[in-house]
Amino acid sequence: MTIRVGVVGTGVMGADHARLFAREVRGAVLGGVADPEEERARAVAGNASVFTDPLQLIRSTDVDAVVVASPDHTHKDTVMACLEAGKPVLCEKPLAIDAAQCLEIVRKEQELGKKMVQVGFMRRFDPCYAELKSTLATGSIGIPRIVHNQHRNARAPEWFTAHMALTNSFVHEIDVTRWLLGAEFVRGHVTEAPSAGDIPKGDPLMITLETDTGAIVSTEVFMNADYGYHVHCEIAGTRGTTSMAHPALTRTRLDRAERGAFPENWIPRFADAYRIQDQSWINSLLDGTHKNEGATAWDGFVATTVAEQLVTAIDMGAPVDLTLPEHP
Ligand code: ISE
Repeated sequence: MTIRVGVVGTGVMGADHARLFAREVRGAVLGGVADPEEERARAVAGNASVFTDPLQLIRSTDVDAVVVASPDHTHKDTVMACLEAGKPVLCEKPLAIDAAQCLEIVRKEQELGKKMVQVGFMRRFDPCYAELKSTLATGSIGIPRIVHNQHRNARAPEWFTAHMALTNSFVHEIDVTRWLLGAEFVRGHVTEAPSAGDIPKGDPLMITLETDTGAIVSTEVFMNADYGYHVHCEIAGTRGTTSMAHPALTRTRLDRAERGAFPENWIPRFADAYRIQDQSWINSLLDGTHKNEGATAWDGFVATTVAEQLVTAIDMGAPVDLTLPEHP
């Protein structure tokens, strides 16, 4: 059996998913692509059908399952339409633009009585994060007491708002750290870098969280770090530490210096993670379980509600207790 995947949105992420399903993922083909900009859709479609209306793609008989990679504010309606049509959906993060919308998706999926939604928190499939998790699972470094994350982008896009550093970028650390530690966050504090000369305040942010397992999680989110894209994680336990190596696979020694390159953005850094995630999603549809390491709709909700509560922490300038409703 082959799963015919439809991709909604053919910007940078959608084009990458379309390429993966057309060429790299076993057991899948690209069934169709949808984008209001038809030319952009045609450029990635190959032989697949092209739609300008995502609803037509979702209802098309050429499409068995859907990837949502359109702008964040469209996610909720598009995911809901997939659920109405009974089609499994892999939605790019965030699941929706606010926690209330995420919860609507969680409830709708529950009404259907089957796991249909996976959220594209691809770091769970990154070989580097996977190795950190398996090291923790051996117990060799003892009980994790502190996690240090660095999340640096070379440059924030023009349309990036201050709060998006939490709701669009930091959601990755919220998800991957919950997954690594098997913990929930109970308290959080955000410090904004003050302004300096022409540089406005708020970039970088330093976020400190406490978990219900008694660990501290510190994260620097720096959206305009200039030198390149760089994600790093170190976990210190009661007996030892484990951390990511330099992201470059090679080093060049030249002119009495050693260099290891940083990519421009997250796509090269997480290329393996996206491929493994998309393959794993297809495998879970082919074996009928719909289950894998990927984030569920509930995980998508948790990431967004924690980010939202931290936005409040910025506005209040004080630490906040982080709460979750009962898992429906
Ligand atoms: C972007 O949407 C991503 O998902 C990247 O992984 C993240 O590093 C970046 O900050 C986000 O804007």
